Amino acid sequence: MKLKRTNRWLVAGVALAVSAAVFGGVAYSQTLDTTNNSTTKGPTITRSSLDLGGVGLMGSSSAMMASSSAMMGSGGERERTITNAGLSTLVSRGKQGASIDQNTNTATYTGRSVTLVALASPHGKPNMTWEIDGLVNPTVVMRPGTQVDVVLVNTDWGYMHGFELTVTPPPYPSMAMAGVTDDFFLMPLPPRTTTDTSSASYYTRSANLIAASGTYHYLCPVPGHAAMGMFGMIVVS
Ligand SMILES: [Cu+2]
Repeated sequence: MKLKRTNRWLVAGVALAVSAAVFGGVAYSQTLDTTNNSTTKGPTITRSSLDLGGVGLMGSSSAMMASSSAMMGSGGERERTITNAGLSTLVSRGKQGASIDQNTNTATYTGRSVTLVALASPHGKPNMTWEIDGLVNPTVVMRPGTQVDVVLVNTDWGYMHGFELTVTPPPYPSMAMAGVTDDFFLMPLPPRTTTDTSSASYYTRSANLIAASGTYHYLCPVPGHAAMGMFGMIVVS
């Protein structure tokens, strides 16, 4: 059963409101990390001939439900808060088994089990981008049937960020979530707890999926973020 997008964003809206209340004293937009705010290096987008046409995984905040042939999820979401040291450990785990090509901006996994660590708007990288395995908005390649532990980490200081997988290619409108097929979804997380990166705690959210053949795009579903460059490609072949 599919959680309707509108319902999902109602939930997201409540989450944002709660977060705003909890973090009420913090002026996010005033302290936005604009480190090296240069041109976003996006992936070269090619549409897979295998169009999955909206068949996919419907996630909710508590469970993943698989349907037919696209990304199949298993297990519920997990939430954690990690220290800066924990962040380094997590990034290292993400790089395990990855063949990283800086020239093509591609991370290729050949193993059966992958931890995909997606850092949202990380310090030292262009604003409003993803960092995966040290690359900015890389193309991630993996084999069909790979068990993927997708870990979203909000490394930003300033904005909430979520993670969505879709077969819908860019460009994305400001309200990206209204125009894309939703194949996998991790609800937005608050920014790190303090501006200082070394003493901050970072919010993480993760869930498992099994990669099915196809071309997917990861993006941040928070309004405006995908349009500003928070997207990249995942090729399962
Ligand atoms: Cu975002």
